[in-house]
Amino acid sequence: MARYVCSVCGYVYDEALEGTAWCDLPEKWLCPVCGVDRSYFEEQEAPPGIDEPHAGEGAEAGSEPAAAAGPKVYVCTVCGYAYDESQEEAPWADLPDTWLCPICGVERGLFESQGPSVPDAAASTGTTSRRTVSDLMVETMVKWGVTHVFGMVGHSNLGLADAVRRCEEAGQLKFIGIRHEGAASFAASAFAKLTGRPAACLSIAGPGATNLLTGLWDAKMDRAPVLALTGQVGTQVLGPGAFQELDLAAAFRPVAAWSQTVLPGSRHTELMSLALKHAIQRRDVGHLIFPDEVQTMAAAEDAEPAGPEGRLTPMEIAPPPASLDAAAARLRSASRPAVIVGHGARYDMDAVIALAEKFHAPVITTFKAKGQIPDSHPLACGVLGRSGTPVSAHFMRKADLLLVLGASFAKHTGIASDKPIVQVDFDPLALGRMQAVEIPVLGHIGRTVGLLAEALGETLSAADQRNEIAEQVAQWRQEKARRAAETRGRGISSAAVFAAMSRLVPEDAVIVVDVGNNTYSFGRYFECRRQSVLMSGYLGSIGFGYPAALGAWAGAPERPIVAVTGDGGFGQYMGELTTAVKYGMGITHVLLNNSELGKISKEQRMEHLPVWQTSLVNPDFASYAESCGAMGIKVTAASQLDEALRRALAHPGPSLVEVITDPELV
Ligand SMILES: Cc1ncc(C[n+]2csc(CCOP(=O)(O)OP(=O)(O)O)c2C)c(N)n1
Ligand SMILES: [Mg+2]
Repeated sequence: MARYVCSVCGYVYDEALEGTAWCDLPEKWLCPVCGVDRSYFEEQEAPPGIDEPHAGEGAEAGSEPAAAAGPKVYVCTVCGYAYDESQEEAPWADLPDTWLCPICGVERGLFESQGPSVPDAAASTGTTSRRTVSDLMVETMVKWGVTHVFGMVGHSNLGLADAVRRCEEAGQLKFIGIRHEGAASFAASAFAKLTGRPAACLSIAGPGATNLLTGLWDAKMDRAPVLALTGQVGTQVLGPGAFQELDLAAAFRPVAAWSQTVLPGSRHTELMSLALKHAIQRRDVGHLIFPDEVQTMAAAEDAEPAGPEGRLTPMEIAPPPASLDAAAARLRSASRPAVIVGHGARYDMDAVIALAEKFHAPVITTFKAKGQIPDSHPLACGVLGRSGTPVSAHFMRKADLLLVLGASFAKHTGIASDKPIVQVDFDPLALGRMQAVEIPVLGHIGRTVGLLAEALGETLSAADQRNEIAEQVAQWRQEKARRAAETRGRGISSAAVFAAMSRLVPEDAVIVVDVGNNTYSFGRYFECRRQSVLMSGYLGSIGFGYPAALGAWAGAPERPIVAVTGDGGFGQYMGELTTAVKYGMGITHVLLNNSELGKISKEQRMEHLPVWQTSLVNPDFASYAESCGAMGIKVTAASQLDEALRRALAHPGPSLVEVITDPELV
């Protein structure tokens, strides 16, 4: 088989592809491109691995001189799949006759040549590095301390995902493939809430990216550092409205503190560095958009991944001296101060408790700060507000000064607005937001509280409130025991569930909760020892609990992880139980099944509305867990709770304890 090249236009007649031998062509045959006769053609030996277009592609083929016969792209006329010789191991001509389109299964004859391969960045910039733009950026991400990526691999992020794979294989990163991208962003948010370190979530363009949004809003509103990495359609088709194309920069603008599209000529390490700098120092969302073809472009040969050295500042800022003096003077003269701690104080609790101990003042937590002081501490009063205890309400009411540390004044938080307040926060916008405070103090909580303790000296006017706290707590424990024993024959009371959990959940556990009456009851009844509690605080999204447990497991694999949800909340992310099974995550899930959106029924009743559309048709959750490969236990009587929890907590993989609860006994 020979090839004959037109010496005028370069068109190649390849006997192997045409099926008719050159000598059998009729005398009057003319070059299909430039129209010259056969005498202008010269025989050419086909170079190994190079093929020429099929007949019928004359115009395109003819436009290429034979000498420029480099790698080409062959496109399936049925599904559009492109076989790019420059990316594949075998040239088109060497593919066996039995070769079929890997997408739609048609044979080679239905492919057309689309011309030469588009040179990649290495070729166009004259560099030869084999490290891709994605490699460079993912390696930069690792240097900035990202250890976990939650996400779903798909068409428009394959190049980026492949770079993640390479880092994972090098032991620098762990990828957790979830079943819904909403779980990826919730998991990343929970990881960040627990560790203070950023995690990443990864999606394709279009629907994968929009699925990330809820979890990203959760991270933003609770000030957790998260990096969102979204694929995008190729730049060539960006704009006119390609499949799965949507304006990701616009869609993510409100949620991301910083968002950029990665382009071939971008400063790639700088983009990744800035996304993470915004995430870490603003405790917010950084976002990068990766158009398809940019992901696999070669990075510049001399490019090196960048790290955070010299790019981050310590945040332990002391308050202005005047604010500190005013706060100290006010605290010194208080006779019944109460300390209210929020989630913002979670890393500074040793200093906060030391200050409260100076006054023997009650320590009340917001719901989001639950567990930041052990309930066994002589100054601990439990949670404030809707999911709170009568103890905390009592001491707030009686206080003559509130010292509010890293908390907000949202209605759900429940901080009294008619009390004099000294407020400390690292964010000037959080100070006096929603209501005026007497003394706003801008500063890092731990640092400020330490300085306050020094400034106060020993001359305090405060009464010792410890005995009163002990009395109030004892009364509340009696009431909790009464509620735990309550029954109407229609399910177990929530107080009994959380009494059992208080007895059995290990003290180093991370407890992730959802939203709903189950969660309010947890706030009210569960007694924390050293456990950490994670929730969707400001966004208050049902569905958070289970995917967040995946993130908590990744953030603290050595700690027991317990998820608490209702049947409504878990219904949104039930599929993620298979993720927990896949990765062998030791997550104990306590599911309060009351067969309804219990909190909503209650709200409808409170608004004097008929209870409407809140009943739920549920699967048998314990059997569902078993069918996923997890342990499933159903509990229908309070007497079974301890044994069920013990077994579930001892199980090395994921377990689900389905507790049939009474929607009224919350
Ligand atoms: C994403 C989202 N959708 C809806 C709501 C409103 N909502 C709050 S609690 C709740 C019901 C939760 O039901 P379930 O998980 O069964 O908890 P229960 O109140 O019964 O304990 C709903 C629908 C929400 N907070 N978040
Ligand atoms: Mg329910």
